[in-house]
Amino acid sequence: MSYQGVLHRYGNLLDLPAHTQTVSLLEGNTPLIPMPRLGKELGCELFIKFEGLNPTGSFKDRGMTAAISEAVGRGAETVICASTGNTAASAAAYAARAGLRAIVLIPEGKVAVGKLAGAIAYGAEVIQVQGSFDDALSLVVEITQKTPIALVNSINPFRIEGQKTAAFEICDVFDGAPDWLCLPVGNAGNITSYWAGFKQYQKGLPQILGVQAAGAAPLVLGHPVEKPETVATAIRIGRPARGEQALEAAQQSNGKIIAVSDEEILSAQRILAAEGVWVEPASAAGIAGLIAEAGKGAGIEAKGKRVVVVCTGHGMKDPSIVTDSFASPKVIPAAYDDLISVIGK
Ligand code: AN7
Repeated sequence: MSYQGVLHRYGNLLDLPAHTQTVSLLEGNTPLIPMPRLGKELGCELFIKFEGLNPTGSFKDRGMTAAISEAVGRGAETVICASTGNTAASAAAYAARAGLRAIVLIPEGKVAVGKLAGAIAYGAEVIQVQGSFDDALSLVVEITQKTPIALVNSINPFRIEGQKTAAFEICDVFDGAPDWLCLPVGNAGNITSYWAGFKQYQKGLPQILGVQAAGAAPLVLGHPVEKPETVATAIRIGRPARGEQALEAAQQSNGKIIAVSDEEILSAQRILAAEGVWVEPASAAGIAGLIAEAGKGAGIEAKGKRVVVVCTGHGMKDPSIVTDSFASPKVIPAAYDDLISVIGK
């Protein structure tokens, strides 16, 4: 069977206009990796949906193939987004593929190096904004209202359509929905898409655990956060565009949205890597949330259940978070005796 991207595979289930011209990098079809060790500790059947294995290293490619395909079909020449990094890299890649100009606005100094490098490598015009992601998004909304530049943030409904395909894939693999779906929540496009996807597919509904970083947790606090801060820069967002829909998804699914600390996020990142799956900090928030809930009395009931945790971006997106926290590796002369003396017998 030849491999296909998400529009080829599920396009008939997506609400896209007739003018859509598919632009694909063969995104999607990401693995559901069993996590037997951590699963055993938590008492559940645990899988990671590893979205870091998409073409640009994050889940954003699912929605971006849809948004760019629609934009190019309607004759757009330039696309723009605000981004904490992954959307920028994805928009840049798909725009490059389509021959469109891409402009990306990022919060100054707060984008992980692998994402910035991606956006530049794919040829986007990168502009740093002195402010937060939320400030950058406001600028993007204004410019796309006043000019023909096409907006490809997840306010764009076609992004949500494309991202629904992750829910379809999970249902196809299990022939039904898992009991719990855990995922990080930033601008809240992804949680909105999963819930819409599960509802549409009619193969069962999971309970949803959405997880924010404690320093950027407007949906837990119940109000916007003016100066969001977290080590998980991908979800350093204080005014989620689809916040209402995220709360709805949590409530309708009989789930919830919680916050975890930066320490819990980094610890979860290490726990996943110790079982062979390296994800970026924001992507570890879902696992951090599951661990926090499993460890407390009034937490979610995951025991004996099938749990899918969505890991949204690859660890290579943010290598410095790891390298900065360790001393550089030892240096030895190129001699056998030195090697043996360093590693022991
Ligand atoms: C790795 O790239 O908002 O709740 O501008 O990169 O759908 O926003 C990234 C978000 C989770 C949160 N995990 O998803 C951007 C951006 C990773 C992310 C999220 C993001 P949403």
